Amino acid sequence: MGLTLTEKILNAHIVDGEAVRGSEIGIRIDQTLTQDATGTMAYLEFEAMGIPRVRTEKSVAYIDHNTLQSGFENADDHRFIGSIAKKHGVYFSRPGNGICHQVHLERFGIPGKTLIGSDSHTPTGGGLGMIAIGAGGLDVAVAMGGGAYYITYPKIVKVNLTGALSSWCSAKDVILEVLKRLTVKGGVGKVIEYCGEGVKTLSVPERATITNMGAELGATTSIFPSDEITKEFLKAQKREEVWTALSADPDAVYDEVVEINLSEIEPAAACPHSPDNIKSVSEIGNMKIDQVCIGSCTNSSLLDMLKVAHILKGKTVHPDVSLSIAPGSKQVLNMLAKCGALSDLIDAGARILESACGPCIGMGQSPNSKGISLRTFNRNFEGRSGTKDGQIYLVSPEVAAVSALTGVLTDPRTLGEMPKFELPEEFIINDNMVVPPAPESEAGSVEILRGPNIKPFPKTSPLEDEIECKCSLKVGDNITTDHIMPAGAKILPLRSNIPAISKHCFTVCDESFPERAESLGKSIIVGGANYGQGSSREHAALAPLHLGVKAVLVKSFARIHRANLINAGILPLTFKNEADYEKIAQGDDLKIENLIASVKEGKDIVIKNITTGEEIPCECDLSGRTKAIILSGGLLSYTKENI
Ligand code: MIC
Ligand code: SF4
Repeated sequence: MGLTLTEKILNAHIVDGEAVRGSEIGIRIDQTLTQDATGTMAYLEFEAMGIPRVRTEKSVAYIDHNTLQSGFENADDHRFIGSIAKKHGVYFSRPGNGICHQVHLERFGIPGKTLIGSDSHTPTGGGLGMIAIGAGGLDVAVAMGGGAYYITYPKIVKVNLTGALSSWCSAKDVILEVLKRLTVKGGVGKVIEYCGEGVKTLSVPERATITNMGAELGATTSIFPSDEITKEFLKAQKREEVWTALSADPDAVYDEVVEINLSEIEPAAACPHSPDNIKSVSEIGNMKIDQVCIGSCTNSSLLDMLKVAHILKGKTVHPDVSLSIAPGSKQVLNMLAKCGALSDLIDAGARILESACGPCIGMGQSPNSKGISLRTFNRNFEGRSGTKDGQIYLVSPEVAAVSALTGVLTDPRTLGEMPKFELPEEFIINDNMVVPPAPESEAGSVEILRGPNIKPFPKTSPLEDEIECKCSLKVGDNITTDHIMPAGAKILPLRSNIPAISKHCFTVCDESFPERAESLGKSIIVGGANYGQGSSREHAALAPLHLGVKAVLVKSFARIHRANLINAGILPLTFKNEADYEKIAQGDDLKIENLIASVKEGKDIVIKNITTGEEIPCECDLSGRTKAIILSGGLLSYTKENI
């Protein structure tokens, strides 16, 4: 029986467990990436493990998220990460060099390799034929130390692409179509593998747009084959030597098949406030807009920018619209400058931002109140833009650019036939903003630069046999990590300071939660389905840990967040019967007994609701390794014990 591409790469990297769907496997990690908003914690954790030098083939630390520097905190984090990278063997991509996923695709990704990153959009690397997975910072720290990365052996979904995109229809519209069909929960436990004749019609940056937003499906990752188009891209990046041809066997067996005819794809938008709330642009109609933001790791490649520049050339941004553009990397920005396209953007009235995440993570450019903002980004969760009642629509760069001119949501096909946009045969290569690590012999003399905002990793303690506490918060379905641990310009500077950032935990849902949880000392959170979807930020587990949360009981979890809870030593519980969700109210007194034996033996855990007298059976579903992690109080203590 033939193998899928996912199986070929995963199986070649398994170091623990067996290639059986649904069972836990440990894989060897070839490359890691971190970004600064999760990186400080990841490197503090790496430091705490006491391993002097990273043991991966390549590890890169990027500075791209917190670049606003409205106080000393961000700049201190940058210096800390730069110094620790130098000491421990990590390449350091300086602020200004670009968004981690875009730069990694350009300069470091290698077909067939495994990559984990402390950012949920790490699957961007799947556009090059990598198995690239988003993970919590602690998992990345362990992988840097040479430890395996553990996942559930995924189901594999084939997306069979046929036909070719019509004029002005875009890779973004393809992934929006996949999101429409599969929803934000549809990818959980799965890898999405793109195959079929249509693959040949898509360039590497277009493939990367699609794999990037696979994160919004909840998928473990997404992947494209590595073919002649991949080779051309790597050749243009002067990295042809890392190319290998990779694809699924013709008789590979998939768990599910989704058919997509690219010729039928139409310009679409994800409407507020979820990436799977998809409508076609024509269905929404000519809605008046206030703002357009172009950029983010989803749509900031040279190809995207050249299309935007072509649309804007010689025109002026509509008087009622603010247009900002953040090219994804120094390479993209430099190439736009050299070919003159940057001048077309500036001339049209675009506000050019630095190559960083910027507005995507609420670092500036928040829309006006109730403002309608079209963004080429990947997430439109409520409040993420920094404006609570902002209405964010996720669209392609083509839709964004043409709408910025007309002032209303506009179908780019009104522009007529699209000229052919080609990638250059050679990109401008200059890695002068990537600082290599100090040679091992000199590492001892590298001083780590620690600012006053950088506080140590919170204390964890081994699992207690009995928990008696209140339900401190009850929330509904599809709670995102942006609800649990909001980002944005005010809160992001606190990423290295868990006690301080914890004061903002869940405030989007309930202003009084942090104070209540802290004064209770111990508590349990209750939630609905797909709890913790979205980002990889382990702060969404570390802040509840700091506030005394002992267990989270929900209908179902998103993958990375569940792993982060386990890593923090917080018990992830699911209702055995979803209807029991109704049997607990916020403020109820709860009790769990015989916890240690139940976890060890994998038995159901019974929560007694002392307030109502009801008993609620719950599942914990831990593997041998995750049981041990929970028992010892989290991955850091487990790793220290087992090193
Ligand atoms: C995001 O897009 O939500 C982020 C900010 O990149 C996060 C990481 C973080 O919270 O630092 C992610 O996607 O993992
Ligand atoms: Fe940065 Fe936005 Fe991409 Fe997250 S989704 S890595 S914030 S650009």
